Order: sequence, then structure tokens, then C-alpha cells
Amino acid sequence: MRGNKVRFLFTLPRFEKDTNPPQGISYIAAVLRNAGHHVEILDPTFKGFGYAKKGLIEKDYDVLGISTYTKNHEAGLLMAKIAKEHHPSCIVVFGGVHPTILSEETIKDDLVDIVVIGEGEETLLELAERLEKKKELKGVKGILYKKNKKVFRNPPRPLIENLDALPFPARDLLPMHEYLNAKLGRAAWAVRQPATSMVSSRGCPFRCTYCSSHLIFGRRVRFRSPQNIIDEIKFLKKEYGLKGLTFVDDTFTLNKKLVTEFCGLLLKEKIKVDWVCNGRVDTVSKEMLRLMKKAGCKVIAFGVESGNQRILDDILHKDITLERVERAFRWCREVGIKTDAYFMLGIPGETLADMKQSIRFAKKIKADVANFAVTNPLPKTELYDIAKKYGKITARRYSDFDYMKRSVFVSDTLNPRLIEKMQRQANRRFYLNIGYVWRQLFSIRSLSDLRNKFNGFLMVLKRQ
Ligand code: B12
Ligand code: SF4
Repeated sequence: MRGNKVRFLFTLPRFEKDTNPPQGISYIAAVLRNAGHHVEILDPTFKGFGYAKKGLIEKDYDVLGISTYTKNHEAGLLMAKIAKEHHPSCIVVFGGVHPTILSEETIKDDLVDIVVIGEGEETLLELAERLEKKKELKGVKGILYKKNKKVFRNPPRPLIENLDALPFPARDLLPMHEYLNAKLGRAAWAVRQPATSMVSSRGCPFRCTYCSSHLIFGRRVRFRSPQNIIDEIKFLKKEYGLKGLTFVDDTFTLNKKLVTEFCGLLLKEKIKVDWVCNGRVDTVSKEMLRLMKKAGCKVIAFGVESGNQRILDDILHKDITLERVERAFRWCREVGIKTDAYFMLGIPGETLADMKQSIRFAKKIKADVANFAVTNPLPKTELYDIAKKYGKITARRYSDFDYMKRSVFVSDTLNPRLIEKMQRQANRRFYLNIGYVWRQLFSIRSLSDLRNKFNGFLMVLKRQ
């Protein structure tokens, strides 16, 4: 502590390049800073573990906030260990998806002092005020904490109603120049750089069994106003010369009225930005897609997940039909928006034939890019329980839940080797076929198209 000021340091256990700045801790940092608190972010995304370790040892902080998913939770605990060894009196706070869904287990760890459940902005603000005034944590909504080694669970905190009231994320505390020009993901093949990401809503009303999103933000969706999003885009253009933007919302296309208003504002104010977003095939119309295209939308990523209607209905509760998928992809092609299709392989209940059907379907809908993830039923999702009915989850540690790399599910019809083999085969069949290559070459309109295609091609090679 300096005077009575508590110094906060936020971090995340991510040690490899990425295009998406950590929005969660950046929002919290902005809120704390606006209220006059001292905040820093240690983001090791581009510099790796050695940089994180050095920062944890050398920096001055009283409270360390660590954000974790399931996959990187153990790495987060390792960071907490380093911090406690060198700053024994620091308070370690865990937040994010994993601590939220497994809060009781997370707080039991000796390295963890406080767990924040769900959205962190208001909770951290209240926590900061209590800590500065050396008050008790009793009554701070949305936390579990320890006192004399005993765990206390406070009542839950209601979700933030007005997202427009939040400040923009504290991007200035992040290595933004690295993020803005990281030639990765959609920023590499779909939009011009400098590029970054943004969140325009929180929550998703759908019930896909494999998804953890509602566990953080609930099923009721809260939207930022189109004007508030436009203000952030203008700010990013002024500050960083932004040319490309990814909306990381669960389903950007959910509210037709707001999307229409947002596109209208982009066009009215002549704001030139390439943007990409996530959509659901049942939330788009051709008219809406046409307007989105006019307003700068380059790519929509759709979760298709399976080419088998039974799997979509009975296992994933995806509530979409294969006809609607085909139609949405066709509409995108017709209006000139590129498509990014997400598939899951090795879904509990699937057979080899079902996986092959998904690969064929990916080719049939003529997506511009397809991602084939291995299915990892995540803890506390419905799919986790469904998976146990069909077979066995073999994960020994949380880091095994990495759905780009490893399968953790075995059944009579599936095993990790087969699923991983099918993932490689899916990438080969989808990308390395004459129809696909021809379509892609035929769609080159400019030098930047050619550069983006080349970057995309390198990404595919890396996956093999
Ligand atoms: C954008 C995104 C990504 C981006 C960027 C992630 C990032 N670091 O920002 C990319 C593409 C890189 C990504 C990767 C992965 N992701 Co992701 N991702 C998302 C997505 C769509 C939005 C995240 C976001 O920015 N939300 C907006 C911000 C404001 O919310 P937030 O981060 O949750 O933060 C709030 C609270 O959680 C809390 N909070 C967060 N951190 C902290 C820390 C402290 C100390 C406190 C107090 C509070 C707190 O307060 C924040 C503000 O209210 C979510 C879905 C979703 N709806 O959240 C999935 C999601 C988080 N991802 C998920 C997964 C599984 C992954 C991967 C592990 C997938 C994989 N490859 O296996 C990888 C992880 C890679 C890695 N090493 O980091 C799962 C997590 C489920 C789980 N149980 O782990 C989610 C929930 C989607 C799903 N499938 O259900 N992801
Ligand atoms: S639509 Fe996307 S975010 Fe919503 S429940 Fe399904 S997978 Fe999760």
C-alpha cells in the first residue's frame, strides 16, 4: 500500500500471441482507474512466461487479479504461486469463466484469497473501497472469500443493467501495438490492420449444451446502444488509426433493430472500418446482410457445429436446421460477405460416419473458412453430463480441455486418436481441394485480398 491507496495488478495466463486483447480485465481496470484507484495490467500474451514471472516478482502490488478459463486455470494458479512467494501479503483474486463456474473449488486453493463470480466491474470497485478503508468483506456481493482460513460466500451480484455506463476498456494498459498488428486469426485474412476487438453486448438467450457463456452473463442479453459502440469506434480510430474490428459478442446479429441502427450510423457518419462478427444462422435475413455488407462487414462466423440434424437437435440443442445453415451461407455469398464456419468433431453420441457427414456438409455450404474443433465437454455445461452417459471424459487436468488440440472423450464409437485424425482430415479435405482453391482464387479482387488469402493459406498449413 502506498498511503492508503491499494495497488491493483491484473493479469492472465496467456503466453502465446493472440489478436484479442483481454476485454474482461481491461474493463475492470478502466472502472477502477476512473474511481481513482491505482491499476496496472501485466499482459504476457506477446512476451511469454518469463516476462510474466519477472513482472510478478518485480512489480509493486497489493492485490493481484488473475483471469482464467478452464484450460488455463492451472497456469493461473502457478502465477499466483510466484506472486505469493515474492509478495506474501498480496491478496490474490481470481475471476473469469473458470473461477465463476467452479467457485467453491477455486477458493479452496491456499493460493486464492477471493473469488469473484460473474461480472467483475462493480464487485472490484466495492472491494477496492473496502480494502482501502480496511473494512470487512462481509456483504460485498458476488464474492467468496477467506477469513482465518474459513470460506464465506456472499450473495450474488445482479448483472450490470446499463452497459453504456461502463467506460471503454483500458486498452492503454495493454501492449496494444502488438495486438493491433498481430497477423493472426480473422484479423490476418479478413480485415485491414490496425485491428482490434470489441464487445457490444453481454449474454446469450440460446441453450447450446456445450457452451459456458450463460454461466457468466446469463441468458438475458444486455446491449450497448449503437451510438455508444460508434463512439468507441471513433475513439479507436483517433487513438490507433483503427481499420479493422472484430465483435466478440456471442451473437452480434441477435437484435435486428440495433444492427440496422448501428449500420445506419456507420454509413451516415461515413466511418470506414472493416468489421467481422459472430452470427447465428437463424438471426439473419438477406436484407440485414445486405446492409451489413454496405456498412463494412467482411466476415460472419457462424457456429454450425455438425452436419447431422440428429446431433444438432438431440445432443447439442443448437435449435437450428441444416436448411437454415445452407440458406444463411448462400445469402452471405450472394451479398458478398465471407463466411467462417465452426464445426465440432467427436461430439458425444457421434460416430465416424457422423463426423464424415460434418466434413461433407462444411464443403457443401461453401464456407470461406472452416474451423474443426475437437469436442471438449467443459465442466458445468450440459454436454459434460451428456458425455458421461455416452462414454468417459479422460481429462486429468484442466489444461487438457483444449478444443483446438486434444480430445478428452472416449466412447464405444469415438476415441481421442480417431477424433484428432478426423480433425486433420477435415482440414485437408476442406482446404486442399480443387473446388475450394478455385473459388478462393476466383474471388481475389485486390492486392489486399491476395495478401489476406496468402495469410489464410499459411494458417491452414500451420494446422496440418
Ligand atoms: C473473445 C473470446 C475469446 C478470444 C479472446 C479471449 C480473451 N482473452 O479475451 C479468443 C479467441 C482468444 C478465445 C480463446 C479461447 N476461448 Co474464448 N471466448 C471468447 C468470448 C466469445 C468472449 C470473451 C469476452 O471478451 N467477453 C467479454 C468480457 C467483458 O467478459 P469476460 O472476459 O468474461 O470478463 C468479465 C468476467 O468474466 C469477469 N472477469 C474476467 N476476468 C476476471 C479477472 C478478475 C480478477 C475478476 C475479478 C473478474 C474477471 O469480469 C469481466 C468483466 O465483467 C467468450 C464467450 C463469452 N461470452 O464470454 C469465450 C469463452 C470465454 N472462451 C472459451 C474457451 C473454451 C476458449 C479457449 C480455451 C478455446 C480453446 N482453444 O480451447 C481459448 C483460450 C485460449 C487462451 N489461451 O486464452 C469458453 C470458456 C469456457 C471455459 N469453461 O473455459 C467461453 C466462455 C466460450 C464457450 N465456449 O463457452 N476466446
Ligand atoms: S448461440 Fe453461441 S453463445 Fe449462445 S448458447 Fe449457443 S454457443 Fe453459446
